Amino acid sequence: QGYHVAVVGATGAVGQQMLKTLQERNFPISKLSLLASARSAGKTVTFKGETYTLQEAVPEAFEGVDVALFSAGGAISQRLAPEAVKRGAIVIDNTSAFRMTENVPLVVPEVNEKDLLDHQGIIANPNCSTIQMVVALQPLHEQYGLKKVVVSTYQAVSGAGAQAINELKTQAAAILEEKPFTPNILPCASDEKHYQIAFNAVPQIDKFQENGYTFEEMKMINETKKIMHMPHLEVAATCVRLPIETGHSESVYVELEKGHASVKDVQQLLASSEGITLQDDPSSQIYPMPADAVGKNDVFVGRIRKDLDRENAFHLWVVSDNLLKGAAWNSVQIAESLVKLGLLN
Ligand code: A2P
Ligand code: 11C
Repeated sequence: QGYHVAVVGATGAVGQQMLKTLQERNFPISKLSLLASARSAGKTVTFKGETYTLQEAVPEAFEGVDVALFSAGGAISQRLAPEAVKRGAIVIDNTSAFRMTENVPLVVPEVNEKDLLDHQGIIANPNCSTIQMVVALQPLHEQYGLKKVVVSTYQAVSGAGAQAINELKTQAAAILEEKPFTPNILPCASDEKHYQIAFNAVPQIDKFQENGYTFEEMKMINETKKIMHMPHLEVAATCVRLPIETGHSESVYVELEKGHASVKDVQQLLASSEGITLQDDPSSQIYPMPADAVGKNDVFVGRIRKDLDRENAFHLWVVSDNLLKGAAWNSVQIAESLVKLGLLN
């Protein structure tokens, strides 16, 4: 009993976490198809003690698939997600290919699970830095209403894939050994220049857009409005890459519409909200950090402070494992929601 599940990009940084999460959650799987590029075809992967052979991701590989989790880059999703849907699969796409497309639900189950009811075959999984932020914002929005959000991120290299993790490690080793090195992946593999990431902070994630914001910053802005159904919410973002392997952190400033919330009110609200763990006790130096969040599904919130000048404004520190809640766990959670809502045959 179970579903025929396909994982596209099964060898990648996110794909590997998808397999781990499917296993940990004991998702009901009757058949598993592991797809990647032709380079990986024929290699084997172990899942629940069984050996699976990787196949090349081609349209025919989706015959009989019930649900396909895609994380092999936007171009692969553009090309193959419609092929999977044509063959009867529901696609949960972790790339930015369809996120802003009308009629494609962009879902974080804690926030807008019901949007799944309107799906037409493809469901988009939001950007990692957006997901962890909206999980923290939604309870505040429901209780007090949101007026304005200003976020600065401190993002890990695993967001840019397995090659970026490798670049951080080899570069750090080269610098410590005083050996020469040539950056060639970060900040953005497809952009012209590449910069040192080890022992550095790089204020560019993805490519610059005409308005001076990067694509990552615009994803945080546009996706937040779509997920929260708040087209007029004021959102600004600055996204920065740091030499951290996994775990994105965010400094979030929020202005609330109504109420006179105290720090304690906000702490209690967030502590009791689904998917959030509160870690907020300055007197004992308790606050979230990426090194503690790695391997966990929750979003961790701390450093909750009232703004010193503006009524109804707060500062929060939000941390999560970008490969899990930011990608693999949110995708598997969507698959679980599809089962729960009776949307998966
Ligand atoms: P492969 O390992 O065969 O190259 P990451 O985000 O960690 O860089 O991972 C990218 C994922 O996308 C990998 O699983 C990679 O597979 C997969 N991928 C890359 N190019 C293709 C392609 N042309 N067709 C299918 N999968 C691809
Ligand atoms: C990063 N947020 O940290 C990016 C990775 O749109 O799914 C996720 C890219 C995306 O580099």
